[in-house]
Amino acid sequence: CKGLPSYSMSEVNKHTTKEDKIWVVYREGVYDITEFAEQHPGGDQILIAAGGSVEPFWLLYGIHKNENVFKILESFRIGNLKKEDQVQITDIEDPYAKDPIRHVALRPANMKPFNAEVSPALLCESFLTPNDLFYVRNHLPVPEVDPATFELEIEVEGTRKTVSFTLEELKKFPKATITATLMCAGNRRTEMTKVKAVKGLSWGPCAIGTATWSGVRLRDLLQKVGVTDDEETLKHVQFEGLDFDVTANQYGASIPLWKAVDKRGDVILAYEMNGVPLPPDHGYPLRVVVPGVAGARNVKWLGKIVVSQQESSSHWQQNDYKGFCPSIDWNNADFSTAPAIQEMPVISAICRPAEGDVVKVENGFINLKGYAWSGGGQKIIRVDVTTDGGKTWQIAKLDDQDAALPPRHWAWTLWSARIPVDPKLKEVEIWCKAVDSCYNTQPESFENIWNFRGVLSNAYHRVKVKLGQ
Ligand code: MTE
Ligand code: MO
Repeated sequence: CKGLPSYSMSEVNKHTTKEDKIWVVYREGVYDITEFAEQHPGGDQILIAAGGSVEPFWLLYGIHKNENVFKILESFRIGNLKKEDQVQITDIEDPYAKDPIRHVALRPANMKPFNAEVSPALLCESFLTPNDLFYVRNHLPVPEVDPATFELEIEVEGTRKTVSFTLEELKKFPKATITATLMCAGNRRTEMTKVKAVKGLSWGPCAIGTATWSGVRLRDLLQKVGVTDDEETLKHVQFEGLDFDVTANQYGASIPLWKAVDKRGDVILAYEMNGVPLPPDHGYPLRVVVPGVAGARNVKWLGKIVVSQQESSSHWQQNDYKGFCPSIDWNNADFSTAPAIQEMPVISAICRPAEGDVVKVENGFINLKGYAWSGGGQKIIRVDVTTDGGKTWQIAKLDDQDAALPPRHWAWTLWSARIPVDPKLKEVEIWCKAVDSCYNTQPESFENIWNFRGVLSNAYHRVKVKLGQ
């Protein structure tokens, strides 16, 4: 990089817009990323680093710490930062230093922010997923919230009044408990990647879990502040998390108001998960559980609710967690016209055996186990499995199901099957697909549902195993 011009930090500071060019600093390098900003996988988020150092942001979004990102950045190098303006990375505090300690069985897809899932074999062991083994999807550091001073704010647009509730006050409302499955919209993304690369964390099939959630019904709380089923003008309920990054950018999402006020919607502001206070990773002290709806809308560390005419303006509501046509990519995607993912389509997975396992054949049969779930409160009515590419199908046994009826069947179904295999074969590929109470079923392959963010990845699950005696 010798021979390149030197710039002072104050010069870099002037370049913060497309018109003035977008410059950033990394270590001793100065980069003009104006062109790259358009294709940045995180969208406009990149602009918060404009005119300054990207290091604090890369500490937050650990995904950048890889060879490829360094290479891309280096290709935009325009100069060196003057010696006197160079800051040591050690001067910047790690915002993740206070993150909780996690169970060793949670296998991280990313450390900072923390995202992890357990192995499929562990996942299908119990109908209720133990809190320690529940997948974690954080976009930011885990905030420390003091339950003694915590207050949930509720604002109803147009009333110019904000009401606050302490945790004690929230606990005075009737306590409701629901059993609901939570799933990331990116669950099983890794399989979609095999068709063509996507942008997103490489989730296996375990970014899903089931728990009992106890707390206040959002409907009760909204009624208390004067918002009921009769509301005509306000259409959305926005949730703001208490997790921030260095620029006070904060996690947020919204759901349609009808879901929040519907008697059958079962939206809970949960302070308990499986009978104990929410663990820090899952939103302590308060999170919203929106059953049947994509994980992303189930805002953790809930600090504020806004009843509004608009959806949440958060990055994760507007420019992420949306589905697109297979022929659309970053360059031609229009996030403003694509609806935000809310209720999830039907999905299933084989948890046992796992890909590559050697499976024991007993009297010509092998044993399978897995889960199936559908969004929108639909119940799983059937799971079909095949070992001959769909020439013949076997019906799995539905082992564990919640008693609730559709459209309030929020929990997954655990299933098992004992299926015949041709004893002459050394290897088989097992497929499964589920059918829900609307008779919706899964697409056969990923080719035609591929989308560049790798969400809604619900094609037949296929597992190739070796057969042993
Ligand atoms: N809420 C806040 N405040 N911050 C987040 O990063 N992640 C969302 C959602 N709520 C998130 C959040 C996403 S994308 C998912 S899939 C779920 O939380 C994951 O919940 P879990 O970590 O409890 O499994
Ligand atoms: Mo998610």
